[in-house]
Amino acid sequence: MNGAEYIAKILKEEGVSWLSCFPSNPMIEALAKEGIRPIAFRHERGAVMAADGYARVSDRKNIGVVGMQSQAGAENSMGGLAQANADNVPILVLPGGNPLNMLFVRPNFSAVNSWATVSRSAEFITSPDQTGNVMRRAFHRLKSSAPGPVVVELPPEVVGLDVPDAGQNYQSPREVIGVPSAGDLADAAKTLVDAKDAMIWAGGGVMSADATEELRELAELLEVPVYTSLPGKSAIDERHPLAIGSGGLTTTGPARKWLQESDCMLAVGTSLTTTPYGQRFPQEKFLIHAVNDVNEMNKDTICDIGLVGHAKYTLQLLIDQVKGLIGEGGRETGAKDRIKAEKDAWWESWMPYLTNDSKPISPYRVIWELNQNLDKENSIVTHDAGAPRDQMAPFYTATTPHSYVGWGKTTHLGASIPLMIGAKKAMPERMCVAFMGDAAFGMSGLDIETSVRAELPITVVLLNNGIMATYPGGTPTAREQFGVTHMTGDYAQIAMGMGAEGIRVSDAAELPGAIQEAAKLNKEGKSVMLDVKTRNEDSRAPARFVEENTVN
Ligand SMILES: Cc1ncc(C[n+]2csc(CCOP(=O)(O)OP(=O)(O)O)c2C)c(N)n1
Ligand SMILES: [Mg+2]
Repeated sequence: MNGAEYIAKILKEEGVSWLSCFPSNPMIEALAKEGIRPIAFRHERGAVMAADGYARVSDRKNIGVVGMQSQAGAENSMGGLAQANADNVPILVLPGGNPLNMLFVRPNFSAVNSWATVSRSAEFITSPDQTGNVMRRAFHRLKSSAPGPVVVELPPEVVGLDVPDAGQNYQSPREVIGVPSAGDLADAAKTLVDAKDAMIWAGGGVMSADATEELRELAELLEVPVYTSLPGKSAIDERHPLAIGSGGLTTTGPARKWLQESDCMLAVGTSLTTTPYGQRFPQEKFLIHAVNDVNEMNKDTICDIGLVGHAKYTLQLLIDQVKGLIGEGGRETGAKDRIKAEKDAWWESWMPYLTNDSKPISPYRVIWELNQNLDKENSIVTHDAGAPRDQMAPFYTATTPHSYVGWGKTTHLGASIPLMIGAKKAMPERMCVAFMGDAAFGMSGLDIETSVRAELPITVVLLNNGIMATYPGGTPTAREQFGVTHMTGDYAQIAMGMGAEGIRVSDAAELPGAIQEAAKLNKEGKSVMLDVKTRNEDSRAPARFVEENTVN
């Protein structure tokens, strides 16, 4: 058995059921022989992002695996790795390697070297007898350590050689679970109970630790509001009376109020990384930071009490401590009433934008209609970079865990399509919706064909405004004189040319029917492009509700 065949057996033992890829890579054939399906994307970055989408909604029960060739294939993959690394998504990345004698010779691309800043770990297999050891380290990291891309580069002459019997020593590593100390938990519980106006910030780690029930229980016990980061969106049902919404660059009015004013915050399952696509809060707030990696603490935010450990078990222990202080039945703080008043006022101020019936259509109206017409518990929705992200984050109402996939630190334009193809692979019964702009389409639009070919039907809701809405600033001359942020396209037509159904929507009144038709077509196995003629509308505040820039 050669190295690639041995790795294929290991992946099978670990429950890997598909390989996201772009040829060539030694694992494609080796896995196919094991009955594991390779799905080729139209670009390596998309292949990585699909593995990411699959892993994100699989909560560390399954990991995404992706392979590409050395040099060009590896060079093309960087954006996908960067995104998964920034959002701490566990994927196994298996680039075909350079031959060992080329590894450190200029100008050959070394994935291990070049990906050091966009992965949790990166190594190449140095000799066949190390295959089992390398793979055990990789799966230990994927299961138990701080999540992120784990890279194993496959030099061709190493994985092409027979693995000696003594080297076939792979033993599936068991998940290791850590919890914070009893003293720190007691301090954290007392601080939360004694605070004047505490809140919880929940990140994506709450979902990947399967801790959404514990999050809700603790919030209800303490009666404190829950905010979610972009990756954490859908960790709590946003219709819950204690949910104050989610945010990246933009957020809800109630979220902003508590982020600004509350005196104490429990941040759980979140890196609290400073990013333009994450909200910030005053340094004076007392911060209890619960996360599974000590290195995420005290990065750019001062941590007052650190709780290192698995989010589910940390929250369970915290719940026990809080019950010890205030009793099994919890307490009343009046937070629910205050949240309701804030939420009602905020929604009311935005209703004119959300129900606007202008032509071209307002993107807020598209979100409103998605809110009304999707079967949310059976859907997964994601945004793309640009105005679509900033418009969706506050206004799309997420319900059950993973009914929304929030993502992004640098936010790679075009990630939404491959993310949803990967999510569909993990949850085939759900309707998977990518909400993107027309510039985003250029980065990954051809993967609509991948979704058709791989029988992973998705719906793309494309805001066709002919422009990059969030780029009026910085480039006024280039924009006005040379149209640098303008573009055109008949995206329904392009999608039809790739085997999907294309539906054009130019009137807001057509939206409900079009969304329902897309759901029906997805159920029948067809991918759908809703090409929605929208107006150029910036996302950041009603004051920037710019009709004069509309180019359609
Ligand atoms: C790979 C990559 N390059 C550049 C950007 C910067 N960027 C963010 S949004 C955006 C334009 C988005 O335009 P579009 O998709 O049409 O959406 P709109 O804002 O017009 O609704 C750009 C260039 C990015 N996020 N990712
Ligand atoms: Mg646009």
